[in-house]
This record gives sequence, structure tokens and C-alpha cells, in this order.
Amino acid sequence: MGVSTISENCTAAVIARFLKARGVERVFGLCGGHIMPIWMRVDKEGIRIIDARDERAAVHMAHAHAEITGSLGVALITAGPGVTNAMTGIANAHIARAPVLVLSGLPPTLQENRGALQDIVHTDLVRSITRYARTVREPALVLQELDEAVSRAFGQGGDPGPVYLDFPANTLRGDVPKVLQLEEHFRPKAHAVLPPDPAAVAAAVDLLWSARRPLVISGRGARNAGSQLQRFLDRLSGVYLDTGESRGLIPEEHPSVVAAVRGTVLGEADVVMTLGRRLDFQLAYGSPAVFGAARFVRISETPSELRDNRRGAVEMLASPAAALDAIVKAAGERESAVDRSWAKGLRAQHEARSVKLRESMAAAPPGRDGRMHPNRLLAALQEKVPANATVIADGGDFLSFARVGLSPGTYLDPGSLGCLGIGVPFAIAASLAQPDRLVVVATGDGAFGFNAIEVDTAVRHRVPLLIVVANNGAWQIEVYDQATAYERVVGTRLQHADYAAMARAFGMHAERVAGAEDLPAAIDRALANRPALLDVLVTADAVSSDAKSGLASVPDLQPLATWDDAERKWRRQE
Ligand SMILES: Cc1ncc(C[n+]2csc(CCOP(=O)(O)OP(=O)(O)O)c2C)c(N)n1
Ligand SMILES: [Mg+2]
Repeated sequence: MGVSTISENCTAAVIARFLKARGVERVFGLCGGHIMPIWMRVDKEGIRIIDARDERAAVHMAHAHAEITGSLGVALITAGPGVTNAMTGIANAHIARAPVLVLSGLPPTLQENRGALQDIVHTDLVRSITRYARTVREPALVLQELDEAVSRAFGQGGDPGPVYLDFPANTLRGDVPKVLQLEEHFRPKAHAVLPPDPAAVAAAVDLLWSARRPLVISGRGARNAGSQLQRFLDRLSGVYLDTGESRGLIPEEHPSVVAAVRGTVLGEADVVMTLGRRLDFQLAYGSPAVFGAARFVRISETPSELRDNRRGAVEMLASPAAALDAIVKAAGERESAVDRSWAKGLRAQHEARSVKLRESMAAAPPGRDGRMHPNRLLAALQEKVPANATVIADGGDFLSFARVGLSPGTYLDPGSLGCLGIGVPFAIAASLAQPDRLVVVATGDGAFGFNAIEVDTAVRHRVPLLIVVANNGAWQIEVYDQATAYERVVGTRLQHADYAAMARAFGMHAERVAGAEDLPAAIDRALANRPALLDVLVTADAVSSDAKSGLASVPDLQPLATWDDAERKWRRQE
């Protein structure tokens, strides 16, 4: 062959060495000629390649790797349809603000614009869903582009999120001059700590420590500040809500945790502190219609989480861990004005509701079709799944049930993009990143279908995950919306397809379960034979809280019907 990648100084080799130097142990990808030089060099560096069956799944995997480890997730995808397939995954990482590096190829520059195979301008396609999207044609500039892209991915100077680079095939084969292979570009960069402004710290202490009913809400940006947050909550004695983005950050036993009475808390708090959390649709956009006259303290090291929708009485562009430490230190021995009986009352309500939920889940009656309630399945799973397990929830109704019904150590779901299909790919990356933990996918049958082929990837790479499909033969949350709002159901019913047989075709242990009494033994067998899939027939009659709240019907002003009503009323007043 005339073209080869044998030179130790070719661009592809330098890219692979860069990834190695940055501590990348595995990349997720799908091969193609336009990236072959990188693919082969990455392997030669001893970086493991997890070869997926769709570029979208590969990017979902890189995304989950980033979420779970806090380090860079890397996806290696080919040109043209490789990039267009990947776009859903990139968009999801963009909304989630996850540090993902996507690398792709291009036809050789000598064929540019001549109608070459897979020639399409990728950077234009991904521009709006990446922090940085560039084509690198000059080998001499490859290292500085990689270095910059990774810094942007981690949000140095902006928001974190996915970044994209591609390289024409001839660039990958071209040599990077030795003198330009500078150590400063290879060297891993420490995450810069943004110290809080002392004046803002003093103002935050004044506001929080004089509040009667302070509420703290954490999100993505708080993930590495768990111990600092716990100390802060111990001192303040306010109440606390995690959100999907930072689920499990504070242990359930902590007296500030009041997740089960979220709706009440939002309306009662007088000071609300957001820590690395956007005031997005899950938090009613921070609207006064829902939060009343509460004043806000906004803390984040990321602009998008600092002042979206509501301005803070105090705003701190600072690293959450450093900010919390500074606040606790500045508060010193000062006694907070928190209404202890209010906080205690909410905690008691939370505990009572949680206990009631557990009891009612295990006893949930079957539907009119005689099939088991999804909560029966979740109760059986909760019994068997260790407390430190990672759960990936996916689907419509079933996601809604699983979010409440399972209490794992780590939790991921489709996030604010509502990106159905992340289940299996997220779980593959999560399991590889946490080999000592059980990783469970709890997915609706519809959601499972998008990336169902990735059971093959799990088998080939011996990834010991457990997939549980809640098979109600429908995109059920949409069925419910149609039936209640339109009195007609169209294009939302599926079949009770045999997903267990499908998984067995790829060599996975799989069983179909129809009876709730058969679940414990089936779960035991599945846990002992991972990777495994359980295809569990559940009733379509179960109405989830997301279905009831009107989330699926997309009201005009707010995501939930009650918030929408409140917002309407509030806007009408003069
Ligand atoms: C990629 C994508 N397509 C469509 C939707 C709209 N959607 C949201 S929930 C849902 C139904 C999910 O069905 P399933 O996974 O079977 O869960 P179920 O509601 O039946 O429990 C659909 C179609 C979406 N969020 N994402
Ligand atoms: Mg379904």
C-alpha cells in the first residue's frame, strides 16, 4: 500500500500519544477509513478501543464515561454518516455539559470539494452543539488544537461540554515536526480552582444564616463537592434537594434530604441556593409563580449555571467546593436562624412518604390486562441491587417510576435533552469505569429499541451489566397523553416483542418474566450470568407521576400542568 502510518511522528501517532499523555485509557468508536490511522495508533499506544455499533452510541458511552469519572470521554468516529449519526450523542453531551472529545476524519485536502467519499462540512453541523469545532489541516498545529479543545471541554473560561476536531486523511499521515511536539501541549492540565470573592462570601453568609427556611439545590457543577456540601448542610441545618444531575451526592440518611416533598419545599423556602445547578424546566425556571418571594444565592464556576432565568441576591462565580468551604469558614460559630421545626417537619414528611412508597410499591396491584405493575418489578430489583450500584434509567413512564423507586449510589438518565436511548450505551461505559460496581439499566421497551444493538457491544467486551426492560408494548407515556387529551391513540403502540430472544441471539443470558413471583429467582440468575437481560412484561395501565403531571403534553408556560396554572395566575396579577 502506498499510504501507511508507520512514521512515529505522523499526526495520527501524535494524537494517540496526546491521548495517552492525558490519561485516556479507553476510547469509544466505530471504525472507518478516514480515521483508520488514529484508530491503529490509539491501539498501538495500549489505549483500549470499545467498538460500538453506532456512532451515536459511541458518543453516549464517551459522555457517560465523563459523567462517571469526571475525566475526559473520547469518541472516535468516521467521516460523513459517522458524524451525522453521532450528533444526537453530541447534542446530549452539550445539554449535559459533559467533557467529551469527538475526533473524526475528512477526505484528503487534495480531494476537497471534488465530490469525494463522505465529504461534508462536519464543523458546520456540530458547531451549535459543541464548545469548539475545528478542522485541523496542518500537522504542525495538531497538538495545540488538541490541547485547546480539551481545555474548552473542561470549561476553562466558559461552559464545559463536547468539543470536536477533524483531520483530513493526508494530515493524519503527515508528519508533525519534532520541534513542535512541545511538552506543554502534552502535559495534563490541572483543573483551575476559581476562588470565591470574599465580599460575595460574606453576603452569602448573611443571607443564608438569617434565612428562616433556606433550601439548597445541587446540580452537575456540585458533583465534586459532596463532602464540602455535607459539612455546609450540617452547619446551616436547612433543607436540601438533589436533582437528577447530582443524585446521591448527599446520603439519604442526612437530615437535610427532603426529596420526597419537593413540591412543598419549592413553595416554602425563603432563600434558595443553587449550587452548580441551572434553574431549568425541572426547577420551574425559578419562577416567582412557584418559588414565591424567595431570594436566590447562585454559586457555580460555569456561566450557564450562575444566572439563568433568575438573578441571585448573591452570585458567586467560583468553584463550588471552594465556595462552600469559604462560606462555612466565614460563618464560624454563628448560629443560623433556620426554623428547626420547619426543617424537621419536612424531613419527617419525607421519611413517611418514602416508607409508604416502599410499601405500596411491593404491593402494587396488576393492571386490567393482568400484567404486573412496574413498581412490582422495581421493588424486586431494589431488593437485589446493592446500595452502591449504578442505575441508568431510560424511558417514559418507566423512567418516572424508576427515578423514584430505585435508590442507587449513582444514577444517570436521559437528562434535560430527554434523550431516549442512552440506557445501554451509558451502562456499558459506566460498568467499564466502575468494574467493582453493579450497573443496571432500567429501561422502557421503546427507549431500549434505539440502541438495542449495543447488547452486542456489551457481550463482545464482556461488560457485566444487567438490562431490565419494562415491556408494556407501547410508548406508553405518549399513549396516555393521546388517550386523555385527544381521546384517540395513534402510532404509539408497539408489540410485546421478545427482547430476551433478541439478546440471546447476541450471546447474552436473557429471560422473559411474566409473573411477579418469578422475579427474585430470575434476577438472581441474571446477576450470576452477566451481561444479562430481563424482558419483563408489565401493565400499560400504570399511570406514572410524569404522565399525571402533564410533562408529556408540553404546556405553554411551564413544563408541568400545576406550575403552568400557577404561572398563568401569577402573570395575570397587576
Ligand atoms: C429520541 C426521543 N424520541 C422520542 C421521545 C419522546 N418520548 C418521550 S417518552 C416516550 C415514550 C417512551 O416509551 P418507553 O421507553 O417504552 O417507556 P414507557 O412510557 O412505555 O414506560 C417518547 C416516545 C424522546 N424523548 N426522545
Ligand atoms: Mg413502553
